[in-house]
Amino acid sequence: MQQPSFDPAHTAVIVVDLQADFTEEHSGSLAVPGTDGKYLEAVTAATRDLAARGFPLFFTQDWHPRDHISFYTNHPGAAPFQSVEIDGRSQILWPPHCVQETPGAEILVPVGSADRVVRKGTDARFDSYSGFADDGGHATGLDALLREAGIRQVIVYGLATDFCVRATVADAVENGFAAVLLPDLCRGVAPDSTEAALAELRRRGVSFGKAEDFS
Ligand code: VGL
Ligand code: ZN
Repeated sequence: MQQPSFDPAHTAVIVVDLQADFTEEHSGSLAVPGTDGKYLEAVTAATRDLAARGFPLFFTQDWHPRDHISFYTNHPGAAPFQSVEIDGRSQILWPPHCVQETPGAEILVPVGSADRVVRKGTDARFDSYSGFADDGGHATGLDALLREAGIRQVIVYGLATDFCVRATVADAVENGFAAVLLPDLCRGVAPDSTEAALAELRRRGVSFGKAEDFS
C-alpha cells in the first residue's frame, strides 16, 4: 500500500551500519545472526527501490579507531560481551569491529554519489550506537544534514536491531522526526533484546512497515 504521507521531498532513508564486520556473509568479527547473502540481497534491493522512488539515502557507518573503548582487547583481562562500568556509563565490551580503513568497516550496500555517509564511534573515548550522537553527547552531524535537506520523516533499517538501529530510531524520534522502522530488513544480536527494542520503539511512537509500502 502506498503511504501518501511519505513524500520523498521530506522523507529520508537511513541505512544503519550495513557493514562487513556485522555480517555472517562476510565472516564478520561481530556477525549478527541472520545476516546471510539473502538478507544482503533483500536490503540491497529495497535500498535501490527506495532510491528509485526518490527518497534520499543516508548511511551510518561504525568507524572506530584501533584503541576504541568498546573493544574488549583494549581492557586487560576483559572478555568479549562483558558489560563494564566506565565513568558511570555501562559499556558492553565487543570484539574489535569496524576499524577505520579496514575491509570489515566497508558498507555492503552500494553507496551512490548523492548519498550521505555519517560516521560514528570515531572518538576512542566514547561508543556511539546512535547515528545522531555518541555517549559523550557529541553530534555526528546527521541531524544537521537531515534538517538541511528538509527531512521530517525517516525510514530506518539495518544492523543491529537491539543496538544501533534501536538507538538511532529512538534519537530520530527524540529529535522530532517521524520514524518508520522496517523490521524485515533488520537483524538483532539476541532475540530477547531485539524483542525489547521493538517494543520500546513502538511505545515511543515509531511505526513499523515494509519496503513495499513505499513503492
Ligand atoms: C553495533 C555493537 C557495537 C551496531 C555497533 O551497529 O548495532 N553494535 N557497535
Ligand atoms: Zn561499534
